[in-house]
Amino acid sequence: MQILPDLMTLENGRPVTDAGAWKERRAELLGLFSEKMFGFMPKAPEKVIGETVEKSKTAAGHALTELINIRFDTPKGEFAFPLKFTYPAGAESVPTFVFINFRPELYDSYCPLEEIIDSGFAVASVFYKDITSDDGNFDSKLASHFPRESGTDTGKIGLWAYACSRVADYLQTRNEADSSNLAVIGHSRLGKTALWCSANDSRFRFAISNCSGCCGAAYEREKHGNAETYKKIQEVFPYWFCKNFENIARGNEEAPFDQHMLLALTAPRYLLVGSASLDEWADPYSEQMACMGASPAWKVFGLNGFIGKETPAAVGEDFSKGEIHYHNRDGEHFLSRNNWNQYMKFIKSKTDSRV
Ligand code: GTR
Repeated sequence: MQILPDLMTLENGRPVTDAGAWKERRAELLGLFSEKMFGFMPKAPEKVIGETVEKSKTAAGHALTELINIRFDTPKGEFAFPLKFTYPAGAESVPTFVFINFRPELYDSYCPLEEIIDSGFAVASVFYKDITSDDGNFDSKLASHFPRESGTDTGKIGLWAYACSRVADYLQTRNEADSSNLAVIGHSRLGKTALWCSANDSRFRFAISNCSGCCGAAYEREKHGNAETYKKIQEVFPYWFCKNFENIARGNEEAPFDQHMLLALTAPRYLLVGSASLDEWADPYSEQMACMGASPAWKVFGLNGFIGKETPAAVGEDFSKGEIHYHNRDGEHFLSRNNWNQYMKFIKSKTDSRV
């Protein structure tokens, strides 16, 4: 393992030994990831409006789905996007997933809707391309409101994360959703998005990174096998990040952070990291180690963070005793039922009297 930048030392050299100092360190780290990786998150709008356009029964009649038009102002005028909000019929204040999805469909290979509903959760699902396209185009949708011009303007991951926060804004107005038990969840590039969203928005009590890998939960300075690196990711997907990230990815500047610091930005809330045993590109063991490396941020709150072993998790093994849940699902890069079940079990253990 290469030497990592120190999570628990302030830029002025002072060690972080209590929650007050962590607040300062957190602000420094959020600033560094904003400036040099994802770009600064645009300011939240003053008001978010949701208009229900359609309402229908789903999940064997156990649930209602509303198609909602979410609207808000930006400095360049109004932006609107569709949200699909599905909740158990008669739900009052249930834990809710804000799910940033690859596809618009509700019954999706990455979203076992019926099981989620029948487990007592609601799902507020956003199709990521309704926010902005997954390419270098900054001329349409939300990207045209926040174009990527300066080195620190947000990339696409930041825009998807921004939309998840607007969903959280809206959910505060819905009795069906328990706004004190919101979880932001995404897979892969959208797992990176979930982590970045939670780093910026502490209203999410749970942040769920599924196979997020490079620039997500996996260390950059500790790679195994054919894992993706900053260099490789930036060459193919420069637009996910701010322009400044190029300096780091190309080796012209040393990163003042590593990914355990991104994970730590969720402390002292709950962090759930799921890997897949065959997902070499995302690097499961590196994700597990980064969970361990992030844990000191929980410890200053008298908590534990990750409680688990230092050697690689066995296939199928999970660690759920601390505030950081980690599991190594059997199989490939995917957001599976098994993953959802792990996440729901962990969340239920924290919200049990409400579910
Ligand atoms: C890959 C990319 C990964 C991951 C993945 C995905 O091609 O290199 O970082 O984000 O896409 O989002 O499916």
